[in-house]
Amino acid sequence: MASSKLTLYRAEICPYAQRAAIALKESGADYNEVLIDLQNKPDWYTVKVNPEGKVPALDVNGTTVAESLVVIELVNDLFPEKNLLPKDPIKKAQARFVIEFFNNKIWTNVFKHAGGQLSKDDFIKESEAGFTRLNELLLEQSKTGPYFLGEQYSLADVAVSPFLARIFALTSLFGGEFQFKAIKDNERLAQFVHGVLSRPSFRESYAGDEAFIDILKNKFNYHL
Ligand SMILES: N[C@@H](CCC(=O)N[C@@H](CS)C(=O)NCC(=O)O)C(=O)O
Repeated sequence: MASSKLTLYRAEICPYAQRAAIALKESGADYNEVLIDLQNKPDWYTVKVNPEGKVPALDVNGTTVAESLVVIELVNDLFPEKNLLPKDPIKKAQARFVIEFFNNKIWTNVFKHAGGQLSKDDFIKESEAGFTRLNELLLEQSKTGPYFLGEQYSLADVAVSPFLARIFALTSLFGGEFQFKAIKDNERLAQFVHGVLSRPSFRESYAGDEAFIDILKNKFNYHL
């Protein structure tokens, strides 16, 4: 299937869609990209591409698949030689686990805070606990980084990095060069952060901190 005709529907601001873009770049896929304006979504998108109306969606030879985690697993299956998921069943499960963990224990705090349900202090406290546990999960995989599995870049890195970047976009508003203590104090975690955010596939597909800050301010009316 490596010669499949692929079209990715995405929006530059969307972290879920960025997952799909990173996976495709990492796979070396030849693919077309269609940018969807989420503020002014064309009718044909819901009718012809994704009835849920969300990005990302990946069209493979005329069949469309949606949901970012499903899409990146599909990309891995289309390009198995890139080893974006470990073959070992336990390691594979652990890579999937860290994606869920990051979403449920770390990322979830961003919108709770932006939406006013979590104070800044509680946001920092909850995030510190999440990052401290993330450091343990990284060390359980490998004593050295930079990636989740160690030297091998995987779907765990693909899935987490767009959200990690947006957390730092938010904390850039805290001023004073704010950094989480868990990251300052733990070299493995600090290397992971640096490693996934400096990966070319991430950088080439990231719209930049300002784009997320705009969403926080304009959609969530966020202010400190
Ligand atoms: N669970 C979905 C979430 C995708 C999602 O929420 N995408 C947003 C943009 S970041 C979207 O397309 N929203 C529809 C809209 O804004 O109309 C996934 O993982 O792909």
